[in-house]
Amino acid sequence: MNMMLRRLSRAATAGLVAAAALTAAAHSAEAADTLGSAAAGQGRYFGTAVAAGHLGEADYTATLDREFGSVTPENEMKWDATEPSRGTFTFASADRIVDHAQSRGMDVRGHTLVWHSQLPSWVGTLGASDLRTAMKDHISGLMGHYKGEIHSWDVVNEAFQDGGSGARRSSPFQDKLGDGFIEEAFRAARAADPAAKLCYNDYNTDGVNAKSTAVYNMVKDFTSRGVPIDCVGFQSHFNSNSPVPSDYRQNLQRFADLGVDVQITELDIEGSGSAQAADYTKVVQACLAVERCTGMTVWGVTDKYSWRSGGTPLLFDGNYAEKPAYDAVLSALGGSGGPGEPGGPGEGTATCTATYTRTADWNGGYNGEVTVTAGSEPIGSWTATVTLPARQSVSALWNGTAAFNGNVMTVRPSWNGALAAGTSTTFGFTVTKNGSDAAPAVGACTAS
Ligand code: G2I
Repeated sequence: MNMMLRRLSRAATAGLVAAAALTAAAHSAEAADTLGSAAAGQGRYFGTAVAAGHLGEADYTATLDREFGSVTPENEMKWDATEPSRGTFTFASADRIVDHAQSRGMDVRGHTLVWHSQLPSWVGTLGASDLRTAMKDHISGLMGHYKGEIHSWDVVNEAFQDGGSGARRSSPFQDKLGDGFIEEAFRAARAADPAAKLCYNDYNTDGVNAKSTAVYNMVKDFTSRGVPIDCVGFQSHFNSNSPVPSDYRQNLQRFADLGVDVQITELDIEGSGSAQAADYTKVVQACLAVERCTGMTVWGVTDKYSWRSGGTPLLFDGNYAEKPAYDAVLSALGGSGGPGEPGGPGEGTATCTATYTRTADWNGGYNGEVTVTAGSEPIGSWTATVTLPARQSVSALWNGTAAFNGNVMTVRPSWNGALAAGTSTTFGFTVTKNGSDAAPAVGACTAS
């Protein structure tokens, strides 16, 4: 497709695609027997890194499409892949992944905007003022192309050194722009796509240590000064030299207590059998114990394509067979038998109600909000219908995903499917009046 057309069509669909953000799995209303649907039952997403080059392999895509609710391009959105020479953007490989994900109802994490590695050589040759401009242009060019389509972006990746110093890592950005480059990158990112969650992402920050404390202090400073940051990514690459830390949950929690979301962004654990399974269980349990841990991503589908393939660190082996680690993760996520699912609490008796209010009104449009409340049993997911009066159309939707049939909009949860008994969530939408000020009708809510 012609790139200009493609950019236009991305922009035109961005409103509704943004509303699909954090759809944890396409199959969330069915039995929770996949990673994505089980995580969705816990109000989390479960994702994987994906390489565009493997999408033509039937077993790879079958496993991807069945199990995962979110994808992270493993290399295709990095600077060397997207802006190999200054001002010339190449999106073909990343587009392949985004298109694949969207056509299957999966969400996309963006990885990564500013990183010292996989940088094309031209970046290192720039002087400070040119580098600042190039960094901001890269952020706006890349985020702009996918505006409204990425649920979370790793804005800055791995800016801190390993070891006990808590110092910043040397990079063209650090060396020429100083500590302030991180703040500048986050501000540019917020301007480029205000709907995306903006994350700082790093490794060896999973437990409480000097490096994670340096990141913690930066995030604390940012939140206290209003620098836009929404989330912190914990890569979580574990092996015998770098085991799952015993204070993993506490570390996630201390970041969450700063008022940001936390995400496990590149999880893999070298090993096999029950020991590997037990480690995966610890990680999933830690995330589920932290309310603001919004999702987990494993760094690949199958051991055979892992960056650490010799360590067999993933959930599916080289033949796409489920490993003990897979069973452990599924079970830690509630597996089949979560709330409202077969064998789980509320099976067959889950109910919900939906009520509508207009929350804003102006000449040409209005905002509507629907509150979905679980009945006396917990629910795993819900569906609500909104019938629009003639001539009106929906231009944006948030906290839900929509399917349209004529003037009937069927809304399902994005991240907010699981509700405890009696608790509520809301979704909202913007309507263009086209001359009609009538109110929409909210139909029956169905729970599962
Ligand atoms: O190193 C593991 C990860 C650490 N955190 C940031 C991640 O972005 C990083 O991912 C890895 C990819 O999994 C690898 O696939 O980043 C590596 C590069 O830093 C990726 O490796 C590169 C190879 O080094 C290149 O030779 C190769 O051309 O992958 C490229 C594409 O296959």
